[in-house]
Amino acid sequence: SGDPLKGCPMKEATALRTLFGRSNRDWWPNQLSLEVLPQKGATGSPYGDEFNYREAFKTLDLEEVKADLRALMTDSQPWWPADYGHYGPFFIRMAWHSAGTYRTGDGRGGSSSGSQRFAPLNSWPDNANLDKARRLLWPIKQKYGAKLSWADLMILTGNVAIESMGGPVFGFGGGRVDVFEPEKDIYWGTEEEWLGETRIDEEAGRALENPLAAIQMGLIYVNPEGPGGKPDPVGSARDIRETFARMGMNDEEVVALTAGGHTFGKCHGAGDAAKVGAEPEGSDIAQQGLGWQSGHESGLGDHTITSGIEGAWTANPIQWDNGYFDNLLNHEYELEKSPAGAWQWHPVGNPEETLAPKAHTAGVKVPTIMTTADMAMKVDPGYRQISERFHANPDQFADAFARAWFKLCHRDMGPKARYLGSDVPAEDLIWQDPIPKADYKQIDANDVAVLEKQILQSGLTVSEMVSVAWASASTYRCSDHRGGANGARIRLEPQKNWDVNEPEKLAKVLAVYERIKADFDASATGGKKVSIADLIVLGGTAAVEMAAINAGYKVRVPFTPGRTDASQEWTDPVNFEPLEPQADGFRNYLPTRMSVPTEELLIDRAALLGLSAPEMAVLVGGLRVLGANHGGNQDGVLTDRPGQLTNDFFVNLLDMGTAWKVVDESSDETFVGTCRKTDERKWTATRTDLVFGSNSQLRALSEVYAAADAGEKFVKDFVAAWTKVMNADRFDLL
Ligand code: HEB
Repeated sequence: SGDPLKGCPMKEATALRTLFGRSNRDWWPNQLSLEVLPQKGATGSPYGDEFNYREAFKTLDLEEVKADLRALMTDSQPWWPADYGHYGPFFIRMAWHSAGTYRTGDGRGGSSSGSQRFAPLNSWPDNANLDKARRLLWPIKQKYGAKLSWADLMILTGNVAIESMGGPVFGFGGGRVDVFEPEKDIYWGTEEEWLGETRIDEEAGRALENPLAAIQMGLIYVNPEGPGGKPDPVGSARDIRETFARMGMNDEEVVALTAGGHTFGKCHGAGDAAKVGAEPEGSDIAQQGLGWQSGHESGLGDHTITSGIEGAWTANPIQWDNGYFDNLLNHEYELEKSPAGAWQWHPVGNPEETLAPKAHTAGVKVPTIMTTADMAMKVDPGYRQISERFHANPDQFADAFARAWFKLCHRDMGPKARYLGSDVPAEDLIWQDPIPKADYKQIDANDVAVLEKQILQSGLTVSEMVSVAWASASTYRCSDHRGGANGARIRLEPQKNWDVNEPEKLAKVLAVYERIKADFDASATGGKKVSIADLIVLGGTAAVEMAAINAGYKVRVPFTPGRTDASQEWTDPVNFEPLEPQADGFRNYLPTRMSVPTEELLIDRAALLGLSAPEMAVLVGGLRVLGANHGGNQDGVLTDRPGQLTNDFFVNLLDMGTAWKVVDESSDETFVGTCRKTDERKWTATRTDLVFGSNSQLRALSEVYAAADAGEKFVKDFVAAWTKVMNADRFDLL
């Protein structure tokens, strides 16, 4: 009662964050904007919408590229000379920072779009000097042009770098398509300062905000000097464990990656970091896209300042060996400050066998170091045990590193069907969510017609068929190409028990499909079988066609068979947890209110499904009248003829005869629509529904679909958008 704003929606509103956090414009107000120019095609790519990177990549001679890269490794350039005469370590860091932005929470980030070329990533403090690494690669990018994306080139370069220094490599899959503008849909956080506050603070009861996977703004993962810059290896272990878990990496993978990575190269902190100039996005036009120009002596070579930490980890920084664990485990370390004033650790007494060559001065040896994050591999009991095992078993270390590196770099590419090239490993890996190849003959068009009839006669309702098909297909996210209807993982743990999927209803519908499958498989000739995955989608197809006919429109909903059913054994429940929708505006599902406005969560899901605004609108309008709402709730079902594919949602939403107000003052989530004349209660709706009338751009779309001439267009557009979602994961057809 002491709080005058208690219960007031405005109070909550001030606590809301915006969906996508701080934008490039917030960071660099003077940044040149290209937004006034019309976008070229749907993709905005200068190669045009017709360009097919898969086909272009297939014409590439991968061995030739690798040979060029091997030669480049040791071709030191005077404008950015190679440490120890080898660019390998530098390129590994570039590749790791390209891949390392990936997070499982929403599948965004990662190496698959080449976004390290653009703000904010090109200017993150943690990516300091990687502008030079990419610039060194330009002659190779220029040589292969459209056949080799920057995204693929960066990862391939990391692989070649590891191999050329004797390190183990598991394989390479190409197929990453470059973007040509920053991805606007990625939330990197709201902090207004680079490396501002640390995001985890146990004393203040603060955990790392989802889906973020970095401890501070502008970092890939953790602060190398320790939490908040404090040289505390135990705290660093906690931060490392949390942030790497956000990328689906366990303790063994953490140790393998960190130790393997830091077997190579060095840290750069030769002098006063205040002498380093602006990051690329904020730097002078004459710098031509490079940043961090340093006024410390030559600014290059032995004078380089990057992280501010100074020194190599091992005695031979351009050779794969056991030197990291030899140093870390055979020696005591003590704290010191680098010439740039950063916390770091060095072996007590700097014994001869721990010394490394000075990177650019022949014949001189210098002490090696560990960062506070490296010390975590020694002091954390879990990491320590793994470090000791790897130290004693170099073959296990090599295998774990090669596999973890492959996972790191391919994690956001989706199923293996999307990988290209001769270096794709044959072995299936569970994090790829494998879907088996059919060992039977697929159904044909006649079978589809017969099965469709059987489904329609099975007693299932339009609502049941539509909602199960939607539940199955709409798990897809274009951020990391996971989820989707193929594999029918909706019948497996954990999806079959997700609240959003209404487990009881789902089980009932699946039992019907199982029965239809059993009958079909038993009676089909010529070794034909039908998958549950196909039946789920076919059920939705049949229901949409019937609902259109009931509304007076005869349409064909395209259906392409060929999906197969995945097994529980090849489905890691933990790995699937992040795909569980915590909200789904398409089904009016919101168990708990989030820290962003509910309508923004719809935009987020639509973005992950790869939908345009009109596609999103037409799907919401159609799904409401088809009865796809969670738990059969009536919010937004603005029709008195549910089950028919009509534009009633839009017509009734825009009807000025209806006035909307909140159901009760304590919540601005649910609204009631009453007749202006009679005050009679007509409808209820959520924020997700009403935003299609309140937001001016969405209202303009609603007007198109509510118009008297829109009935057929509405049906056609709905069918097209529906089919897009059902087929979003058909990489088997590529
Ligand atoms: Fe590292 C480097 C940190 C992980 C790989 N790194 C580095 C540095 C730092 C770090 C600080 C320095 C930079 C300069 O230049 O200055 N990391 C870190 C952390 C972490 C990591 C904190 C988490 C734990 N890494 C990692 C990984 C990898 C790596 C995972 C891979 C695998 N790094 C690396 C390399 C290098 C580095 C290779 C080197 C570079 C040169 O040499 O240039």
